[in-house]
Amino acid sequence: MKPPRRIAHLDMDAFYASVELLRYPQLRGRAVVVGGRRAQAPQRLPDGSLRFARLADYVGRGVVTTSTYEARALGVFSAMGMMKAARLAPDAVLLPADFDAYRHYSRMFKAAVATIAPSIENRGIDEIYIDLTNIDDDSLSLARRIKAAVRDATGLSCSIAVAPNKLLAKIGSELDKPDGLTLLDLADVATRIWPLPAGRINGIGPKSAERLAALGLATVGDIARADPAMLREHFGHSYATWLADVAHGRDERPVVTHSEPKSISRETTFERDLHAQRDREELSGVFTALCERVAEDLSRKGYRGRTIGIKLRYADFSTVTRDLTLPAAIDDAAAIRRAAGACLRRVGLEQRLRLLGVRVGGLEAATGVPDASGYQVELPLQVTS
Ligand code: TTP
Ligand code: MG
Ligand code: MG
Repeated sequence: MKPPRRIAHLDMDAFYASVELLRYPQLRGRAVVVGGRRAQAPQRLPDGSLRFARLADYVGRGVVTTSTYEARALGVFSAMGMMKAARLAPDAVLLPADFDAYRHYSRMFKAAVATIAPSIENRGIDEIYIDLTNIDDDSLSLARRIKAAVRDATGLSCSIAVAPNKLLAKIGSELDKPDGLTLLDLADVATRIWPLPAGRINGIGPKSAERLAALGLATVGDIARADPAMLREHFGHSYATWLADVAHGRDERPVVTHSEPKSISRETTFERDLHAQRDREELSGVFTALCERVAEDLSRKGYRGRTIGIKLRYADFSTVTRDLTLPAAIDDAAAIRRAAGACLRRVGLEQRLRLLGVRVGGLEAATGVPDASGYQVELPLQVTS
C-alpha cells in the first residue's frame, strides 16, 4: 500500500495589507485598507513624516482589495464597497495597491518554501499546495519550519494546514487564521469539518450553497448525512457523488507542480520587410525595444539568464537563430542588447527581414535563491508578441 499522502495548504495572512505594513511599520496595529483605483499614496510632509489617506475621505466606486485583521474586526472585508467600508471604519488608513511589490513577495515566500519542500503547486499570488509526503520529518515540525522560513525570508506570517489531501488542507488553512497551524486527519472530519457551512468547501459556490440550504443542507455534515438518492435527484449523478465525497473529506487530486520556464522571449513581425542597411535606424529601434521588453518580463517574473539569442525570419520565410552563453546571468536591457547585437553580427543580412526576436535562456531565479534542485514555483512561460 502507498503511504498516506501529506498535503499542506499555505495562505499568506492579509497578504497585500501585510506587505504594505513592511513598508509602513508605523501602521502596525491599525485598521488598514488596500484598494480603490483612486486611493491616494501617502504624502511626505515638510517635517519628513508621512500623511496617510483616511478611508473616510475616499470618494468613488472602488472596492476593498484586502484589509488588515484590525479592519476586519470593524467589519471591513475584501470586495466591500469603499464608501460602505468608510462608514464602518472611517479612521482606517487607505493605501493604493502596489502589485509589483506583491508579486515580489509572492516569489520570495514561494522560494523560501521551496528550500524545505520543493513539490509546490501555485494557486495564485498568496497561496500554494505543498506535497510533504516524501519529506522526512513529522508534519508539525515541517509546518513550523515552513512558517519560519516564510517569516525569515519575507517578514510575513502565513497560515498552513497539513492534511491527507488538498480539500482538507485548503479548508484547514482557514481554521486558525492568522498565523495558523492546523493538522487535520480523516478522523477529524466529523468534529472539525462537519460543523462548517457548506460554502467553505472549495467548489461549492454561493449558488450551490443556496440550493443546498433550500434542501435543509446548511453544513458540510448535513451533506454527509444526506440521502445519496436525494442528492442525485437534485444535483445529478456526478455533482452528487462529488458532494458526498468532499463532505466525507475524500479527495484524490494530485499536487500539480510546474517546471521552471526554459526561456523568455519576445519577437515581432514587421509591417513591411526591413533591410538591415536601408532601414537600419528603424530596425535598431525595434531591436532595442525587444531587449527592453524581455528585460521587463525577466524582472517581473524574477529571473536572470545566461544564454542570449536572436531569431530572424527573412523575406523568403527562412529562419535562423543564433545564441551565445555568458559567464554570468544578466537581466538588464542594455546587457541583453549588447549580447544580442553580437549574435546579430553572426548572421547574413543581405535579404530583407520579416521578423526579429530576442530570447533569454539558461534562467535562474533572481531572488537570491539559485534554481538548482527542482525548485518549482512558476508556470512555464513563453512570452511572444
Ligand atoms: P486572500 O488570501 O483571499 O486574502 P488575504 O491574504 O488578504 O487575507 P487572509 O488572511 O484571509 O488570507 O487573498 C490574497 C490577496 O488577493 C489579498 O491580499 C488581496 C487579493 N484579493 C483581491 O484582490 N480581491 C479579492 O476579492 C480577494 C479575496 C483577494
Ligand atoms: Mg491570504
Ligand atoms: Mg489566498
